[in-house]
Amino acid sequence: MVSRVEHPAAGYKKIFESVEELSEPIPARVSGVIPPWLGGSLLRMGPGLFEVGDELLHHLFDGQAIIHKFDLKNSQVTYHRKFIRTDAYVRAMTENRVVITEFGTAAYPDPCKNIFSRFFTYFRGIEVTDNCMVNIYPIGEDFYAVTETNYITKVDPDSLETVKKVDLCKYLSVNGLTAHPHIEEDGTIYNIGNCFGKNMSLAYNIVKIPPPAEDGSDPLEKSEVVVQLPSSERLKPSYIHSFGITDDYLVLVEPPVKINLLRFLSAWSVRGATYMDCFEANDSMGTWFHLATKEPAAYLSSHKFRTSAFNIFHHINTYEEEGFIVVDLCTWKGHDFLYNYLYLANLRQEWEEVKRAAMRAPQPEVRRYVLPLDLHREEQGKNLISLSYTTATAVLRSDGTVWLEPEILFSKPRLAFEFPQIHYSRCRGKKYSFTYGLGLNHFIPDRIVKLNVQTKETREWLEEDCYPSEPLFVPTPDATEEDDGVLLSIVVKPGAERPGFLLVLDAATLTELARAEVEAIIPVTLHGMYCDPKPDTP
Ligand code: XQ7
Ligand code: FE2
Repeated sequence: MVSRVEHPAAGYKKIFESVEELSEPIPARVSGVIPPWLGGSLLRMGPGLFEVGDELLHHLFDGQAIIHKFDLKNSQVTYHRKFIRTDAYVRAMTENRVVITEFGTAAYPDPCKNIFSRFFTYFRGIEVTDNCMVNIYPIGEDFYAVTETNYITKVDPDSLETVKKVDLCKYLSVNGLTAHPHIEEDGTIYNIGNCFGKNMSLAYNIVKIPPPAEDGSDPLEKSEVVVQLPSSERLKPSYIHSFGITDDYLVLVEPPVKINLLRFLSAWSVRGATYMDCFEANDSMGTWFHLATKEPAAYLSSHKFRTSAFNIFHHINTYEEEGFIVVDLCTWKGHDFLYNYLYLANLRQEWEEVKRAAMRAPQPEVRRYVLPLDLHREEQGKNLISLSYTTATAVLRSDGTVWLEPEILFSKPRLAFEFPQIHYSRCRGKKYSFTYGLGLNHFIPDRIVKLNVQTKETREWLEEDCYPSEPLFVPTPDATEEDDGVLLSIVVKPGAERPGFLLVLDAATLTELARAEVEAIIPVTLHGMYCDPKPDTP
């Protein structure tokens, strides 16, 4: 067990500072041995610009989207990055002010304009941000950088140039989609989004995007809402960050994090409020689980799962076994959810300040919930879970709801196992053993953690003054074991001569195989993907 690391020098602040893009890829200095089969590209998204003119972008999610790429080829590595030419970015650059309201920063009308044009600005309505700083994933043959609104941005993964802005509302009845789609073997994409309907019928819409078509047509054209799940509260949908999928089911965890629609749809364009101002806690509902079948897509309305309040951003994995659905989650205890998101605005502060705030924050835990598929009236009051290896419980109550209690898989005070990854191509929706995550120590990303969800054993990689990012698992081409492969993480070591590096870890042992260092600070990245090498580039 490694002892707790303190951050008195507050070196982490460096990953929340603005940087410049590069005009061309720069070579990295490789030490150690990069596996010869690792010849693709790592693409990651994050914020890269934290002020515009003399205005500060207050929140981590307000920083303007920058795409990072490490190319690996013949054990040589290069690094490249470009700002995405979103409307939010281009207009900020042109007008030298925040033009589009971001998650935690309101845009104000141009003070230079006269009263009439100001009036006009107010009533132009809400301009939804396209600042796609959260994730990047493929749809058909294309790559899209995304946030959680209805705007996604097509980018060229080779040049990192911005191709076009796409409005999902043109294809689907949703107000946004999560940045965490599930992509199946054949390329079928499932995602979920809030829908503020037509006739105010509040719901979560499950979206299906078909795999690339023979004729090369855009799969988005054939995308559709396949099933609608209800919201616990009529005018207040919950904030949904990700969801779970198995071979046959979809799992929605509905946390007590509510979007106040009345505020969201009317007030904020006039009052200068932000997205964050429209969130509120429901301190009595607890957390609900919803189930839907995939084929045919249908909501299982009689399965009403309830548990005490927790907030959730990331699902780790979900699978079905013996008539039960096992749902592994990164959770934050309690309904005081806003703290988690609010907190991210604080990371530019000194360590003592950051530490003090983390002491009051909701506690992180990796939890396993188990949902029984078969419910019989006569089984009221007793535990329905008969899976041998779990202590999670589910009890049918007289009102027909099922009360869940979790099994705790990982719990250390103020050390979150977050940004979870798995051997996705092999384990998505299947029983599995390993998850890899970013360790947030008082919210500071300072280690990479491997967790065996069956034995609860952990391993860690950490190094003094180092700030890693979400570790992506890349399997060895002929992998036999689940953890045959490497983890890729972008690490920043602010004091070093070459402060940014791509870290390659052996996923089995979490020992370092190689690092590829560049003479650049690389700001925080949230999510990303590894692209296999193209077949024509051996
Ligand atoms: F449908 C919605 F209203 C649900 C809530 C569409 C908009 C979302 C949240 O919107 C935003 C806005 C700015 C930034 C979300 C973000 C970030 O993606 C939050 C962190 N991932
Ligand atoms: Fe996320």
